[in-house]
Amino acid sequence: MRERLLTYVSEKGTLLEPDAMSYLLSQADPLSRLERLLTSLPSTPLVVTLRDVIQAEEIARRAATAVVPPIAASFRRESGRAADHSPDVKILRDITGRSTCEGTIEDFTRYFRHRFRVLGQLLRSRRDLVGVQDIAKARRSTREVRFLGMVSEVRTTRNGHRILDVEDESDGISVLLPADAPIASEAVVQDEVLGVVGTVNDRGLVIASSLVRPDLSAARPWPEGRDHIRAAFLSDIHVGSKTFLADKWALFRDWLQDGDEVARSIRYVVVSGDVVDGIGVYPNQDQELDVDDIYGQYEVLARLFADLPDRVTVVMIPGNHDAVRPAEPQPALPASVQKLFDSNVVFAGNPTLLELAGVRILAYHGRSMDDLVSNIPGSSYHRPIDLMKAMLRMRHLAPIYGGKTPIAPEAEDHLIVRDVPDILVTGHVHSVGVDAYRGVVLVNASTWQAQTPYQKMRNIEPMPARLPIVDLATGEAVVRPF
Ligand code: D5M
Ligand code: FE
Ligand code: ZN
Repeated sequence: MRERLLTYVSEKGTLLEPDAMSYLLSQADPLSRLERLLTSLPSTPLVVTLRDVIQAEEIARRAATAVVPPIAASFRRESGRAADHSPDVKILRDITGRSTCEGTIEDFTRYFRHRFRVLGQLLRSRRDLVGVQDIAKARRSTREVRFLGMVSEVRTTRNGHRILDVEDESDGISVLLPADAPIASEAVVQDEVLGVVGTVNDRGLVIASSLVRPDLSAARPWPEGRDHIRAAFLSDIHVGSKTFLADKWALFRDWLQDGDEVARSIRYVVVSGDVVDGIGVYPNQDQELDVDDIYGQYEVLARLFADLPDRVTVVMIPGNHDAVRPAEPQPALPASVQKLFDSNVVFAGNPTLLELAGVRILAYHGRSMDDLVSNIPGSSYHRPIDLMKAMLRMRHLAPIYGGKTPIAPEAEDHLIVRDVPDILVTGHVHSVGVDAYRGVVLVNASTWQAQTPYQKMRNIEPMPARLPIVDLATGEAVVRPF
């Protein structure tokens, strides 16, 4: 076994610390443990230490057994009756019916120009960027300079300095984040648009003193004057998969139908994609399907939704397992699928900005988290909220182009967080979390699928059947497990 572990690590271009080796050898199935560990890390380390091994196992174990605090008495007491409210759903913005791109070079150029222009405008209103110059002009200055740029490359030098290549419409320049300065540890990802403050040295390199993100300004107040009706958030139902948790779903449905005052206060259900498992989404998927026909899968889902109480309106966007083009922004599911559902289901694209009873919700499946997690040091699939905060700081849902997230170069960049929502919701990582960032409520909406063999191999421990619920009167968020 020792030999097999050594061969495996050398194939992966890393080394195994002796302590880590002894620990692994003392455990059941050391090779698959090591495989899981390496695939769960954002990048392959030079040496795998005992600490890495124990930490990875600890994170996976904690995620699987995380306790959710019970719903507070005050949240219960303030419950309104959802049945007394007629539906108030507005789809404010999505790509449905508005896609124009053909993927030509001109499309790409136009797409990135639009991204740069819109995010540039947001950055120009930042006080710390007053007096921004074009890069072409800034490079000739001997004083402190401020400019905007889109990041074309991020690299680390042998001495631990980090270098960003950034471009505007006039020119490009390299920016050094000195290893000994706090900004060296700031996460920067490819294709994000940011502001740079620094001085140009005699070799034409900018030594940065700070980086400025478009970000959100100070916390905004919650929209006022509503009854305590609630929205509940689902994601990644994966109907049609053998691992869909039908028993947990039945508990959820029964609670919604006959449950307590919190259940009765739920007027809306927002679903953030991967509503079915799909067909041919990954190799050998057919072996894991219960329903191997795509319409059949949506029919089962339609029945599940038809079986929810009449007062509930469902808003649903697609994810990477659904029957629409995979490139983001994705349009709403096609008419051939929509016609299978009752009129209490509203279809929208991914992402979508929508309004429920006057509360603005930005719903996004969250595929880009696969790219963010491997580009933001210290981030993890188990903490999607951190990745969502990064999205808001960058004001972009999927900044990295050309990674795992396919992006269609539409005339406008629909993945920019242009209008600040009251709630940002994602799914995809099959985890759960609620938090807030500068007045925006953040929800990662769990999954209704148990761990799949693929996820087991990749050390992804899902947190299924947790229901985030947000009070539309106050923004207060809770999670109810089933
Ligand atoms: O994604 C389910 C989980 O699997 C989620 O945590 C992301 C992860 N996932 C999905 N595809 C990949 C790739 N290509 N690399 C790494 N991790 C991945 P779902 O969209 O439901 O299949
Ligand atoms: Fe999923
Ligand atoms: Zn997904």
